[in-house]
Amino acid sequence: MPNPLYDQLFGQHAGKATPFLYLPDGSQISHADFLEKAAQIAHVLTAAGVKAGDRVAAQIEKSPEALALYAACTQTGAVFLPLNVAYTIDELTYFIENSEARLVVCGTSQREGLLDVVTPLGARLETLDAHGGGTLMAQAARMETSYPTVDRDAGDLAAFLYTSGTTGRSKGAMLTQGNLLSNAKTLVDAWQFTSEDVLSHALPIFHTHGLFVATNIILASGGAMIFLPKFDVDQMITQMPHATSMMGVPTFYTRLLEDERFTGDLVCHFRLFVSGSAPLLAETHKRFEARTGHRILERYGMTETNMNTSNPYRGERRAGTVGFPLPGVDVRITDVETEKVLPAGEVGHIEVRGPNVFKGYWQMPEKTAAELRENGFFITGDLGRIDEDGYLHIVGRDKDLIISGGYNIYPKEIELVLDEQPGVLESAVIGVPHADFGETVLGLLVMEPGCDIDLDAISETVSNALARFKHPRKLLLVDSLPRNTMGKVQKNLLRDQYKDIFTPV
Ligand code: MCA
Ligand code: AMP
Repeated sequence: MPNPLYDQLFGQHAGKATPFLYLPDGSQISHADFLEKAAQIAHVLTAAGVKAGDRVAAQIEKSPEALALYAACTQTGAVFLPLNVAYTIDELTYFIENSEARLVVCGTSQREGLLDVVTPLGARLETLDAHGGGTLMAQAARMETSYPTVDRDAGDLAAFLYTSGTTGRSKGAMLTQGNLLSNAKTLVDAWQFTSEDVLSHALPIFHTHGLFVATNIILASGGAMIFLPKFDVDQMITQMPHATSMMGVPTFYTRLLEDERFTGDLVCHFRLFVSGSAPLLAETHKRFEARTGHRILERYGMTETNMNTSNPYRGERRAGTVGFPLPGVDVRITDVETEKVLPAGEVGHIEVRGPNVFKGYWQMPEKTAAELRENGFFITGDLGRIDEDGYLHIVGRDKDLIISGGYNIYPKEIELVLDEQPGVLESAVIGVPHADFGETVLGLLVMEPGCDIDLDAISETVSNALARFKHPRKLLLVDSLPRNTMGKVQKNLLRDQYKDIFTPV
């Protein structure tokens, strides 16, 4: 019986002793062993009452078992909801409540804090640690190593990924089996992945890039991954002789270039380097080519759409562009005011349509209707133009968003916390250039007249409420915020004023 995502990513490898994961301790996990582990976890899910369509939320460290939980969700038809390990309890509470998760899997140290959240919802809580410890695998060890795959079809939900919004409230993007599978197959073809590939995998697996791009491509093609817990330059350099390809955010590339052990000789056998999630500076592209002889292949995607465009595998990889629409994906540029389709060369909204585009936001029909047109085009919130040769250039954003080291940060979410602090009249949070993270967060505060303000206390409150990567790297007191005639804060003026604050000229 069919379950397209499970069958074509996982099931096709059943019983094969071929390598799937190479781990930093020198051990490896074959496809067959991995699938047996996944089947055992699938039995645990079923025993916990998880049924097809139920959400399984996971805030767990990257590990082979964490990946096997994704496979188990696919096999049981559950909807996998991976969460950034940096999220605080406050942030997690919203995701768990909003998604109505049936099962939550967290690290052992988070268990106590989450019990109070999960218990009133009638959900189950299991634990999984970085090295496979915890209650999930303890139960799995007692289970059968095969599981009868649950029927699903391409339109059924496979995953929820939360993406923040300009209002500060996160939205659950609903991704179907068909969204994930079509994109994985398209990318295998576009980037010519085969079972000979060994991907250096240092991305987190709670986002599209590390899970649905990197991992799904390797599963679909039958290749293997050097599965690293996180990005660490030393570990990357040690493992590179064994890899054929790598995917990363721009920070990976700038950090590698800063290390003199990263040479052309080290990667002369490489087939492909891919960058995405944030703009790759043309300068980084050029430095990388000068150092290694490889031209990084830059592509463009979103949580809601998976991958939309890519520079060509064969042909000119043009620095500062994100290439051409992938096969089956339509890209158009529309006027921000009139919404009319614009001719090549003009700047407007980037809209995309295709089998990769999500089904909508969970329980948010108005937001879905505002961003996903009836004709199937999704309004990305990115601004761009298509040049005379058909390459897409992203020139800015029509959404108030900061991308720091590949993580999206919505200023509104931070401003809502800052505005509540004693003595704060109002705040503005902006992204400013940062050599390592590309952009970083700056908080500007206006004091209530006659009040004192305790910046340390405010920083501490922010730390408890929001994940570390969202914390302003600096809080500054200012007299007032510049506003336009409509009363809207002119963040472009602030970004310009503070552009050198972390990268002095
Ligand atoms: C960690 N920190 C960060 C970030 N990451 N702060 C701001 N921005 C970040 N991205 C915090 C740490 O908690 C730490 O805080 C301090 O910054 C420095 O830590 P560091 O050792 O540098 O952290 P790291 O572990 O090296 O992390 C940097 C990183 C990581 C390797 C760039 O953030 C990363 O793997 N980013 C990839 C994100 C990603 O996968 N994005 C894809 C989203 P303290 O100093 O207090 O200790 S999917 C997507 O965007 C779409 C679909 C697409 O197109 O792909
Ligand atoms: P997310 O919502 O985390 O999936 O992030 C998607 C956003 O990341 C897009 O809307 C873009 O603003 C940005 N993005 C992804 N890839 C690129 C890229 N290659 N260049 C510039 N921005 C990118």
